[in-house]
Amino acid sequence: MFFNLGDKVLEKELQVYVDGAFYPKSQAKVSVFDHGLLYGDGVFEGIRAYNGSVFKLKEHIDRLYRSAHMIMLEIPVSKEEMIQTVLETLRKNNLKDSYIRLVVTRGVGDLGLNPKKCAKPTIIVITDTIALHKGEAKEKGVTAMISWVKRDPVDATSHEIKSLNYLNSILAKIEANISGVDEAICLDKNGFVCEGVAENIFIVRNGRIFTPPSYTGALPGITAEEIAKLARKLGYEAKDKNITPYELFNAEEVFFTGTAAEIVPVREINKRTISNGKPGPITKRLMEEFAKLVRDQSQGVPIYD
Ligand code: PXG
Repeated sequence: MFFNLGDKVLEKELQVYVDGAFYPKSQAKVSVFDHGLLYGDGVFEGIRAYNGSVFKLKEHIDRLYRSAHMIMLEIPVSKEEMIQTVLETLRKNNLKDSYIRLVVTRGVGDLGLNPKKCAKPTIIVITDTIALHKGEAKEKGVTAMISWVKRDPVDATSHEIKSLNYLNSILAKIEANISGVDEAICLDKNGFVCEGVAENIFIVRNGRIFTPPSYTGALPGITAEEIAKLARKLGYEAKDKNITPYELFNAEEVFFTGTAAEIVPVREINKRTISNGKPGPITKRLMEEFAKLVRDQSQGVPIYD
């Protein structure tokens, strides 16, 4: 946002919510003793607002509280208060389209990892913009590789919890970076396809749509759920199924879904071209319909009355 003062244009800093107060971006800070930083002990959500409405805000807040419940982190405000804080932060920044990062850490403790020492969780709301995949990626599709990094199993630090521990995904992303491909795909410990680093994955096989079940350790994606619902509404069959690497390489279509990514077609995996190397008809149809859905005000919570 810019303020025009004569011939001087000053950028107004983004306001960030930290524990009950707003700070300009350059001054929004947490303690170096915060266990979110020291141990990755905390949970988060990545949410998007489209055209003045926060898409699936209630669903994201519910998932945040489920993640917190799993790690026994008691969020000191109600879900309704959390929703209001998100909306207030967006209003403070005059935003209609935004990427929202909601973070709740274990809070400030000492140098031991024991969460008992942390008296009060830290709550942070950042409202900004995000562009993970450029328009070209959406039109042409991205390249990907199956990484050697296996998704953590459900009896470990599973990605079912949207926690501040993203090293599993970061390791896979590093492999993609150094291999010169756009994205990484993680398998579960049994060798079935699990998910991307911050996206769920779908394949089309014999005209039917499949995504891995949650017991592979994938995050139960809010976008993925909406896409499956949308697909069924359009008359496609959409089901959870264990997907082998063979089925992935030989799929008619492959695409990623996520809050940041929305829907991104995959055109090549480990140098194998997916079908004819172009985004398939079902992927394209879902992209069109999803673009309408996110702008449907009834699918979200309005920021401004
Ligand atoms: N799997 C994982 C591991 C994720 O982190 C998804 C799937 C897709 O879930 P949703 O509910 O968004 O459809 C995610 C989402 C970021 C960022 O800043 C990460 C996510 C979402 C938004 C932003 O890196 N991860």
